[in-house]
Amino acid sequence: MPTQEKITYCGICEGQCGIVVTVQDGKAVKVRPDESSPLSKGFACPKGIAYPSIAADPDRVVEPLKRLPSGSLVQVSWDDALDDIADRLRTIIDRDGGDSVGLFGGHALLDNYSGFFWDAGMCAALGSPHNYTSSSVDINNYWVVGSMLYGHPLINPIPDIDRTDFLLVFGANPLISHSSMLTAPRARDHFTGVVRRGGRVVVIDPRRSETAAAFDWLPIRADEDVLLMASLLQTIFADGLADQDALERQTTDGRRFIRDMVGGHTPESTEHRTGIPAATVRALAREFATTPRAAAYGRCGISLGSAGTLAKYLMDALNIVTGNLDRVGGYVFGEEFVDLQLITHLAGAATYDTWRTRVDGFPEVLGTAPAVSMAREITTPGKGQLKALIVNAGNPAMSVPGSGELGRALQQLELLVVLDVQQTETAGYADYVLPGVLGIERDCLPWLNSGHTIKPFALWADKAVEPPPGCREEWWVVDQICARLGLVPSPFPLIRELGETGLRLTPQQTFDLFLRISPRGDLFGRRPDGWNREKAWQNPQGVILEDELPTDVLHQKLYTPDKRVHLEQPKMRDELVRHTARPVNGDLPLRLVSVRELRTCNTYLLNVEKLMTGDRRQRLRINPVDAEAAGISGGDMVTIRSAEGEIEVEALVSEEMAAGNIGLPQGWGHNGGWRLANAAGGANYNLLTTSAAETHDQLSGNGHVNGVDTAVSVVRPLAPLVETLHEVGR
Ligand SMILES: Nc1nc2c(c(=O)[nH]1)N[C@H]1C(S)=C(S)[C@@H](COP(=O)(O)OP(=O)(O)OC[C@H]3O[C@@H](n4cnc5c(=O)[nH]c(N)nc54)[C@H](O)[C@@H]3O)O[C@H]1N2
Ligand SMILES: Nc1nc2c(c(=O)[nH]1)N[C@H]1C(S)=C(S)[C@@H](COP(=O)(O)OP(=O)(O)OC[C@H]3O[C@@H](n4cnc5c(=O)[nH]c(N)nc54)[C@H](O)[C@@H]3O)O[C@H]1N2
Ligand code: SF4
Ligand SMILES: [Mo]
Repeated sequence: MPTQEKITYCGICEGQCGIVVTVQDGKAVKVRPDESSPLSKGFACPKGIAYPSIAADPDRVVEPLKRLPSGSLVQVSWDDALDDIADRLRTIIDRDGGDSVGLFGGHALLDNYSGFFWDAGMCAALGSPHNYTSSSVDINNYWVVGSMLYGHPLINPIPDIDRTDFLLVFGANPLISHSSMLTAPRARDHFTGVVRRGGRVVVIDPRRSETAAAFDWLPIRADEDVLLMASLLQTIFADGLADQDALERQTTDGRRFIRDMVGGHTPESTEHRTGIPAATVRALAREFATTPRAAAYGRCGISLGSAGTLAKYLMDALNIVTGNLDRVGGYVFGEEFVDLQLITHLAGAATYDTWRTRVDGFPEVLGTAPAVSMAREITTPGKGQLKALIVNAGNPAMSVPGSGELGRALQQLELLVVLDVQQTETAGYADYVLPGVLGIERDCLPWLNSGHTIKPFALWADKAVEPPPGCREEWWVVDQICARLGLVPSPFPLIRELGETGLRLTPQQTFDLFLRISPRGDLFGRRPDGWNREKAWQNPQGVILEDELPTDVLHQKLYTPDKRVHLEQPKMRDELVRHTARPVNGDLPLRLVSVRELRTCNTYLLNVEKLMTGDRRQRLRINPVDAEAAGISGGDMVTIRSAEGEIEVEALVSEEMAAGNIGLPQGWGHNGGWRLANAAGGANYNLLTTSAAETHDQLSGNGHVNGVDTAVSVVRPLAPLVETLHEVGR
């Protein structure tokens, strides 16, 4: 067969880098960055380039596998697997109801619109509240703030990065993560662009991350950002620097509310918690408020903290109070290519807190429940107890706080089906492991992130290569199970009703329809220069629709009935009171934060030989002052202890951590069916985190993994061991 080159994009992270896949004999043999991609312009990171190795991984699951009573997995046919799964689900549903079956959708559904919506659709068709996603250990608090402030969960303004002069970054590391909730392939160029134009980027982080090192680092004690933000706002109001005109124009009665809420939080009152001197806070507040074009941006450093909703709220308040919302170089509204804001709004799916979870009483977010509750939903008897779970493109047994408890709970399920490309730790508990397909093997649409792209951007690309013959697209698997149960999997009632009349739309048909009725759509020919799926697939590198994001569009963008930002949120005031009263844990004095690495994605990619070259080990970063206090030297094996458990890892003594904080890469310590990942060693970070409901972000149920109270002690000092070896050597 001749060699072919296919253009698509990489959906491993939110970078959306354009890639060219060389296909030979039906297999991807090479990937290179696509020079013609208008946003990534010839950039891709090592993960995207490694796609052929990911696809050809010797441990890849390529046929359906069924667990035998002996515990081993055997290959079965798709029909046998699907029939048996549907039969077992039918028994459970008949006995306990549709609300005893659930799904968990993982991070690898990021570019997989079909998989994500078929998951949500199956839950909706079952009438089940057990719709869990990795977003609830990531970003659900952002949706909550969208709902409260802007009237729609999916509204998340982004910094106008190419025109701003001052960017305040709270807990994000875009130089490694390639930016999240701000789609900017070539993130480094856009962030450094601020400085090149004479502006400033200040990075607030307990770790001198790669991004902090490249700009101005302001160290903070982990999980105390809300107090810093409150003090920044307090200073801005006290110094008369709030933009009263913008507050009057853009918000509903928020001015007095927010001023009163932060009133007591002077920089002097918070410095002992944040570790940031009052004078530094005042100077920062003044600089932020007086720079004409400024924006605050933040990610996992705040959203994975214990009060992520409040942090996101206060960060948005900083942008709003300084008049930067909806202004050039400030904090601006993106544009979705497929207008899911409109579609979910019309379908009544843009919800928050319309119901509460059974055991923990967390509010639903966009119809989903928090993953931290999953273990208790499985183990707590009663109507609605979770009995069967389908895990799609996620590895919750490692990624969810309190993985130890969740692992035990997963074993109690009557049925666990895992749809993955690897035998993960979660798959280790599964009755069936079904082989999904990779991003280059399906058509991809950045359904979640197109609204956060730095420019309005059209992107939907066809698959580059056929999947291995035994693998199936995730939506198809869910669809087949549903068909056997007589269900039409769609979160949209109208589409379910259509399906029940016999007209079952495929994901491509559904999203073609959504695109065509979106503002950029072709309205079925009525707008001849508009977009549909076919036109998008003819432009797989993507097309920039406008050179800049619009400003002064608040009234068009908001979904609040009065078209104003609803800053007045009494729940936020209560959260600030709660957080301010948080006791300091003297027994566990060090705050643990997660470290993301360039060549892994969350809990996977440690099985890819190409990405494991060099000296790759999991090491705990600890400041020399804390190391000395605990008698730790570099290379020692140390125990990290939290209220939940303990793990052993190797120490790396480094000034990259601000004293009082320690940093550990997550996603290590494997024991699944991926041999290289297992051999990489390390320990699972989430054995230290807890699923206990009260420790997580109360307003969203989002998991708390950053800023966990810990203590560290030496298990096995390296130095005597080295001396002994030297002795033996002599
Ligand atoms: N301690 C700690 N915990 C964290 C975080 C942290 O920073 N620290 N981060 C949190 C965040 S931000 C997130 S998003 C979550 C992620 O949580 P998860 O989504 O549960 O974890 P991932 O490792 O991303 O799991 C993705 C899985 O999908 C599989 N996969 C990859 N591509 C495909 C595909 O195309 N199809 C299918 N079917 N499977 C595929 C991979 O093999 C992997 O098993 O973890 C959260 N947990
Ligand atoms: N290479 C790579 N890229 C990825 C991923 C990956 O695993 N590897 N995962 C993808 C996913 S799922 C996501 S969600 C994004 C995440 O994208 P980012 O959020 O940009 O990435 P993180 O590395 O989680 O960055 C969080 C930063 O916050 C800091 N931090 C931790 N605790 C605190 C705190 O309490 N306060 C403050 N101010 N800072 C804190 C950490 O030290 C870290 O530097 O990355 C995506 N891209
Ligand atoms: S930066 Fe993200 S999107 Fe780009 S190639 Fe790497 S993993 Fe893929
Ligand atoms: Mo994430």
